[in-house]
Amino acid sequence: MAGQSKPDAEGGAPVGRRVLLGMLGAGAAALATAPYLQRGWEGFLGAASQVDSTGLTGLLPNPGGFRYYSIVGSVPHKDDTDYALTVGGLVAEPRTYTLADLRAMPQTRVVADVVCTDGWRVDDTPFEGVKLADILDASGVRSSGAAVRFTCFDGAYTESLTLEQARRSDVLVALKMQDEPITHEHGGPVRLFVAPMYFYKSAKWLSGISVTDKVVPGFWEERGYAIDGWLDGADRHSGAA
Ligand SMILES: Nc1nc2c(c(=O)[nH]1)N[C@H]1C(S)=C(S)[C@@H](COP(=O)(O)O)O[C@H]1N2
Ligand SMILES: [Mo]
Repeated sequence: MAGQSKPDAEGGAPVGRRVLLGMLGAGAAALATAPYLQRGWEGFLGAASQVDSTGLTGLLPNPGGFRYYSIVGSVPHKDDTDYALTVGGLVAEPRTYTLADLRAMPQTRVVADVVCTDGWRVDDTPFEGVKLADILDASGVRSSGAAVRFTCFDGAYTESLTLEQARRSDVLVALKMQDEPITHEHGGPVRLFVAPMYFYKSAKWLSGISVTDKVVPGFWEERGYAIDGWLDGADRHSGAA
């Protein structure tokens, strides 16, 4: 949004993923003896994030360009057997979706730049899944509904969108990233992808969608990040016309 300051770590966000760097050092040292190399760099980063509950694992570089964030130390793995997405709040028909239910709905592929406020980005990343708008429509949003609150099966992260933002066709309940099922480390089996906003809006390990009468600020938003996380002009894909 014009005039709105970029919610970056230097400026707006008071909670330092960087402040506690020393703790990451300790966590990484503890991991050095563990056999994570077998699982590759991604596995290592995922494992490191289990130790590093501060989210500082995000500061570790990765050849694919992504960094890995979790605000909690341990996140249960979910798959076809136990994944569930509940839709409730100010809707006519609360529903629960299994992975099979979500796969059976029309799928949309969005290719967009992933931009974290910490200064890394991965351009032209494909995500695929169900439009959030379709899921909202399937439950019938009540006239008192104005916003959407997202919860996660990590038990801690939350996010929000206004209903207008949530109904955009480039906002997905994503099942695939880079044309593969979303890995656990990236928030699989289901994460949100909010293409026009900074990546903190894209909640990983999505488990709940609740329609509310006003925006309830999410985890980082309670800690200084902008509630409207629109990508700044400078961070929009420079190659795009
Ligand atoms: N559940 C959950 N979702 C989350 C986060 C998190 O810590 N927990 N971090 C956010 C931030 S700040 C970013 S940049 C992206 C990182 O996604 P990635 O780990 O797949 O790179 O997830 C976002 N969604
Ligand atoms: Mo981020």
